[in-house]
Amino acid sequence: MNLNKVSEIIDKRDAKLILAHFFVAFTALFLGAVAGLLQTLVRSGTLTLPAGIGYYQLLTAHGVLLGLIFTTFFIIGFLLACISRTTGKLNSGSLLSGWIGFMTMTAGTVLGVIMILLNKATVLYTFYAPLQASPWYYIALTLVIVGSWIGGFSMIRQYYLWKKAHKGELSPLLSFMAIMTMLLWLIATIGVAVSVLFQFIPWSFGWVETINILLSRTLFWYFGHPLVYFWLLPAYICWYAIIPKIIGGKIFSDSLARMAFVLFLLFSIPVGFHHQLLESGISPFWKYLQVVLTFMVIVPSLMTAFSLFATFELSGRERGAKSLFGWFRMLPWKDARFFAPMMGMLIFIPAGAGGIVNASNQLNQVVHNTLWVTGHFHLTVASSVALTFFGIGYWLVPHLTGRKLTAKMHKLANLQTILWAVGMFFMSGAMHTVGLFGAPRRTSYTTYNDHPDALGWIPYEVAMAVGGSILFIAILLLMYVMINLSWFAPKGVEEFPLGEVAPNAEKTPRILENWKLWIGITIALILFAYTIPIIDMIQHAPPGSPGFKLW
Ligand code: HEM
Ligand SMILES: [Cu+2]
Repeated sequence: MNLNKVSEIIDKRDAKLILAHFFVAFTALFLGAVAGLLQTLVRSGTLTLPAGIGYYQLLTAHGVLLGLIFTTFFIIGFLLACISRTTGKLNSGSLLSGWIGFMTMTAGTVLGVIMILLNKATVLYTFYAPLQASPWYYIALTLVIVGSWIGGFSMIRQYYLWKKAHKGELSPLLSFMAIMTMLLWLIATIGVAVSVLFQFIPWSFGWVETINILLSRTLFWYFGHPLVYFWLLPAYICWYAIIPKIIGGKIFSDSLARMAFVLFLLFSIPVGFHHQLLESGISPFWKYLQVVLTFMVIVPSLMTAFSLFATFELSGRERGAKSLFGWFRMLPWKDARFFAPMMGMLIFIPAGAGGIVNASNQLNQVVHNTLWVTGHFHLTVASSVALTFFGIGYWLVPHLTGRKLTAKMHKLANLQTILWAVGMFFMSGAMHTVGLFGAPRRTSYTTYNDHPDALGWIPYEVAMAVGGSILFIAILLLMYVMINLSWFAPKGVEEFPLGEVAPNAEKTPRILENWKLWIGITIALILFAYTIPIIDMIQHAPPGSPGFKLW
């Protein structure tokens, strides 16, 4: 076994693979943002879509390009970077499977986008049955998922080889976190893969007449909730293990960081029913159980908050901060690599509070399917996660292209963060508020025959459009910075900031690296939460549904 020495700069061939992922991610981000801007303009009555483009077609493009494509490509690129930086350059087999995974995902993306553009897949990114798209759309989604598995295989293989060459050693924190994130993805995507392969594809080809709707939605949400943790964990990698280095501090505790990731694996999968609280056909007991398991995730979330703020305070105090909150001002606010993710973390505080509302059975009745929900995930994924990914891009892209993040780019990047926060304040704030007044999500412009309630929603829709326009300007700025960092910034070396653990931290217990144990408990929890309800759904299934095409 010949593993290369770990170098501080990611190998050139690995860099190419990672940059390829980022290229697709940022292209999808740009196209998705165009759709987002148009949505806010349509909903507020400012614009009518030309050329027969449907509102739902646009919304499908937005959800798929941003929720699925931007995130997945960015994350796989970033995790590959974490692995390559900490376990040494990918060996040729891992590199090859990395490229095969990338090509497969890209082929799926192109096919999916073509189907959406042809108006053959206007089923939104959740593709709920009985809406029926062209089979090629489901095949496209399958390719994206299978491609991501192949990419994940690269990482797991690399990690395994490292472990074999370093018998008895603790694996590097970043590689542990990357593998944990990928493992969560592998276990979660099995649900959606089963549903697409055994339900949607045969049904959309017409091989079978009907589909079991409840089962398909349950398999979707078995995947859909951990999906949000697949978005979040890479951001946590940055917060736990990269930010400490940027602010000149230390990682508060290696064990605590690993423990949090283990708990996220355990408690993010057996909880999908909290998206189906208003779905008939699932007994209240199982919904209750899954809601309880949902709330368990508060434990690792608060552990994370505690650990991060401990790092901030310790580093501020080391630099001479005396008063209770003096350390807060000592943080490097002008450093774009810090400011963007930090803004993401701060936004995560109200975002997480909103999530508790969504998952609570009674409060869910008020906000279900309203714009509140859309407001919620524009704070979580579209702000906390997206801003952190932008912040990672500011150093990782130049690190990979051999360029420097100049002072001017720092300024533009900070301006982008501010614009994003302000735009989101308007857009998401208006969504949350008008959602409480009952305005539904996923609707085009309408006044419901001039109903007074619906007329009262319009000013909020206008506020959403103002916010959306600011966000779009922020996206243009981001593109400018990323293009600069890719091709035009001065040549040089931009550091990959890799945090170190505080010297007086406790030694990490070995049990945290016991993969068999954690996978075993995860599977046990999943079986516990899902087996009986799924048997019920199959045994007592109502007649299945034919496909509908409502667009
Ligand atoms: C320029 C910035 C953005 C704008 C203006 C924008 C605007 C919107 C609007 C107005 C909706 C709701 C439409 C409706 O329910 O009728 C929406 C939905 C959505 N957005 Fe965004 N958004 C932006 C950025 C993002 C980002 C960065 C992400 C994810 C990373 C994202 C993910 C989503 C998702 C998943 C939906 C749900 C689609 C559905 O209901 O099927 N958005 N967006
Ligand atoms: Cu959820």
